[in-house]
Amino acid sequence: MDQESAESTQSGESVGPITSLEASATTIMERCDLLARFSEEPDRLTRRFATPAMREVNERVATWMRAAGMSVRHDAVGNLIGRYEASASPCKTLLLGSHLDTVRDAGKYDGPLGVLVALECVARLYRQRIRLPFAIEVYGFADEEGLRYHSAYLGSKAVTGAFDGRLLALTDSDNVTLAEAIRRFGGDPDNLATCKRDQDDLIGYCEVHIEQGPVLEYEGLPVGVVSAIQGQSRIEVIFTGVAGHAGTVPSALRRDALCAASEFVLAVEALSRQTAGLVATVGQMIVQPGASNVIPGAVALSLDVRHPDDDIREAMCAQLAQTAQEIATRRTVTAQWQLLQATASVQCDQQLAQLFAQAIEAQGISVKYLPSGAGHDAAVMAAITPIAMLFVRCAGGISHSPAEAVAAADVATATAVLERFLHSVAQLPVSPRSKAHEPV
Ligand code: HGY
Ligand code: MN
Ligand code: MN
Repeated sequence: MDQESAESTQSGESVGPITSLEASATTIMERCDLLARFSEEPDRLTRRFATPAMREVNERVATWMRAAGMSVRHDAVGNLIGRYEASASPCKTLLLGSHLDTVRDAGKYDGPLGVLVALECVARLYRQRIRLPFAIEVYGFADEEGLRYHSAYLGSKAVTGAFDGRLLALTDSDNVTLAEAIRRFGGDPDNLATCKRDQDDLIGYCEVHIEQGPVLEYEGLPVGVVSAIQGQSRIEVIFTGVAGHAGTVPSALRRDALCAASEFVLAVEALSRQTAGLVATVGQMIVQPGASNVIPGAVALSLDVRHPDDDIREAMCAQLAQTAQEIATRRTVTAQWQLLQATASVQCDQQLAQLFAQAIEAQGISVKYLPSGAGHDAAVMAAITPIAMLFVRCAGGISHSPAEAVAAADVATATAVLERFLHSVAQLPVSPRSKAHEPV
């Protein structure tokens, strides 16, 4: 690493003595609070891809990135990217970050915490006038949750070149196509290929994220190292029956789509309970026409299926598809099954994970490796570069809920660990990419 001379340092308000980790954690917590105010809904946090709320968040984060000595840009899909230059060029680039979109009625930390811890680590380097031998880019991914178009990872998929152009025709609940949403946001749906990163330029992608589960809390640990991210399938199932008058059609003569859907939901639960490691969730149902005195004519439901073993996940999806057909046949309705998205499970990179482990040990904390049940942009990024993730303990293991909470002291620890990790990457004799990409 280089200590920059005063002359070569861009002057700016942020340059100055190092701040304490506690002060950094306070900044991160305050920023998480502030970003949570940018919502599409007045009384709860909902921030979908390419919405005005997303734009406000990106503008705010961009301001903080510039103050941390970074140059800022948006790519064609709408990802926000801050770049902190290396001590010399040419150089490789280490990617950090997480997502800035949310689920509906979200907590404050799922996504933004990872962006803000990374940003604060860069700010701490900048304040100390330190440049590393590699550039750092912090991504605020535009869509990880898939709330608006029911297809997740739109941001990171564009970065890896895995974005399927057919998705551009998807429509949201207001009938706005994905292509149009990108355009309105200032992006360029016709040039998403420009988002793709050259994998030879990259050292890796490292993401800090709340655990979203109870393991670290149970173990009494503030942070942990992710070993692998399990795969997931997202499916839409539409049961179509016949709508009718709630007062005149006898029960035996009905073709009620909601009754079929309800039976299916319970079958999903039963299969999850009897299959080790399987979690399957129906999280949304849209009932048509949706009136108290009308027999439901159609129900569209979302199905999320996850398992650490991809073969088992796929077999369970096939079994559920058959169950949906059987229920439909017996109830003389129809069932349409559409796979919206499937993400394979991925292993984290052994070398980068070890650097996180060493950084945790250096803080005097025991190292816990744990798999991620939740999906992350890192799972997508693994297609082009080694990945590593650091989990931060969250209260009660609760996430995807406004009750999501992290402790400032744990955020300080995560910041210290990521900072040490960055310095360790700078000491690597060869970049991880040039070694065998060994999973943890
Ligand atoms: O759904 C997930 O696993 C992630 O939180 N997007
Ligand atoms: Mn999430
Ligand atoms: Mn997340």
